[in-house]
Amino acid sequence: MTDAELKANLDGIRQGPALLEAAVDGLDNATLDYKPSPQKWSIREVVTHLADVELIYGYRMRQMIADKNPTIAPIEQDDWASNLAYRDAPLEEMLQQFRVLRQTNLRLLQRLTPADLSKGAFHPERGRVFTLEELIGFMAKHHPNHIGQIERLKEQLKQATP
Ligand code: NI
Repeated sequence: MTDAELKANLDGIRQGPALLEAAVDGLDNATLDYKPSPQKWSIREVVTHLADVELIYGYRMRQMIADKNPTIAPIEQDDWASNLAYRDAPLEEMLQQFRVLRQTNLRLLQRLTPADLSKGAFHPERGRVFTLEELIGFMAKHHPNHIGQIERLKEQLKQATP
């Protein structure tokens, strides 16, 4: 990752909370809880997923930066959503969780040295070390994907209710 790419990724990561808050601004509960099918996530579940993944990113980057030979604990995101009752999560609290954790994660990422970027943790599902540089690339793409999903859910609900 070049310096310019790193800067672009960190800029993208920084914009996440404002973009997410704008995407859900003013939505009523019927919209937040709309599920196009039982297996699909509602907007509330997507926001809670983003808040929880930020916790995971935060823990993983701390392992990578600070620990010796760390190992990642993989998660099943659908099990987290159902077993942690994402459907009942308070939206404002989840938005705050995302914002605060992203701010503190970004503070760590902004002070990385080039040597830190190649640090990583063993990823059992990948069978290899997953680097901090790769994690940053994932973080930069993750919220835009889910904000796109939120926009599609809003559109689907509009079409389902004439
Ligand atoms: Ni995701």
